[in-house]
Amino acid sequence: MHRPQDPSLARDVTDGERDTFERDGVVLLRSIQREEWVEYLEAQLDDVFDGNVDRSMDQRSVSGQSSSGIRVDMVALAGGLRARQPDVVLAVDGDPSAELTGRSLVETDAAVWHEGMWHHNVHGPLGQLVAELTGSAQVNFYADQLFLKEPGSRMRTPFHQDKPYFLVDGGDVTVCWVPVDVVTIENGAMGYVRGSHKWGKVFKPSDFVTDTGTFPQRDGIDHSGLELLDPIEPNDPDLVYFDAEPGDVIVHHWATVHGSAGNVSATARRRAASIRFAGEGCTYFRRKSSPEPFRFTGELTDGDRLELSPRYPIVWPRQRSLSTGFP
Ligand SMILES: O=C(O)CCC(=O)C(=O)O
Repeated sequence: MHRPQDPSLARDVTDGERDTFERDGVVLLRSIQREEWVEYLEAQLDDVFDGNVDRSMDQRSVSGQSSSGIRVDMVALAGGLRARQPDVVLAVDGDPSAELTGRSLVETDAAVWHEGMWHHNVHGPLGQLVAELTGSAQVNFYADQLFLKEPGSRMRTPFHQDKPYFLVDGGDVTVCWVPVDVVTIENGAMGYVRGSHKWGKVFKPSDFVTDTGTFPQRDGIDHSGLELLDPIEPNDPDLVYFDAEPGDVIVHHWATVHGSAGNVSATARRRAASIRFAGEGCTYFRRKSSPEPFRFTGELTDGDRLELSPRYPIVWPRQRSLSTGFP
């Protein structure tokens, strides 16, 4: 497929959108992406999701740099958990005891092996978008995570905060959630707790299959000292779900509590990419609570500037020479 070369946005970010992001920790930017980038992303997502690839949990690399990324089917994970613990309460919408159908894929770090995703994340318009929205003088690409919720898969994304997962400190990370399908509450709308980025808290990482379960502490993962996130009530006045369309981007701060509905539609897929960018002052930090040791890189030690590793390039201001694929 033709690779778009013009990284400009469809329009400017407005002052009102900057104010909303600062106040709420989340903002929906309507029709901000040009069509060629949305179509390009859609093709890359399909390539990643439908490719006959095998990247499962046990391929994680706890030392050195992984070049495989990682894929988890939340439906399969939930099914396994239910087989071992029949009374477990899974994070599903609809009848909790009924079978789940289809896949609910979470693909982490696709850009490390998929050149099309690297091109989208590093050479596309999102770095500029983050700079315009946050006012950050420098923006580094940090990582991506791709989501596919097939019809009937019904797994919610439990409420969580991104901060305890990310190997970054010293500044803020901004997350761009980019849908390539029309998204409503029926097929998996994103929900955010407005203002939660100002709570000054870091919560234990979610297990992503139950509403309140946390990621197991093992293999050096330690989240003692972090708080347990209280359940988010559906009628919480600060909870907002966004319908979104291709061309829109929802941007949240890494401390904003968020999650998403399960796909209860019989027909509509829900595909989206979550692309993360580190702002001014961010340095590398092997966060003990991060359940993502496959993302450790032997090249960096705590406190290093991110761009010392080729996997975290500066994308704003635009650099004249940026690699065309994951180095
Ligand atoms: O797409 C989803 O369901 C979850 C996305 C998410 O948690 C994120 O973008 O950080």
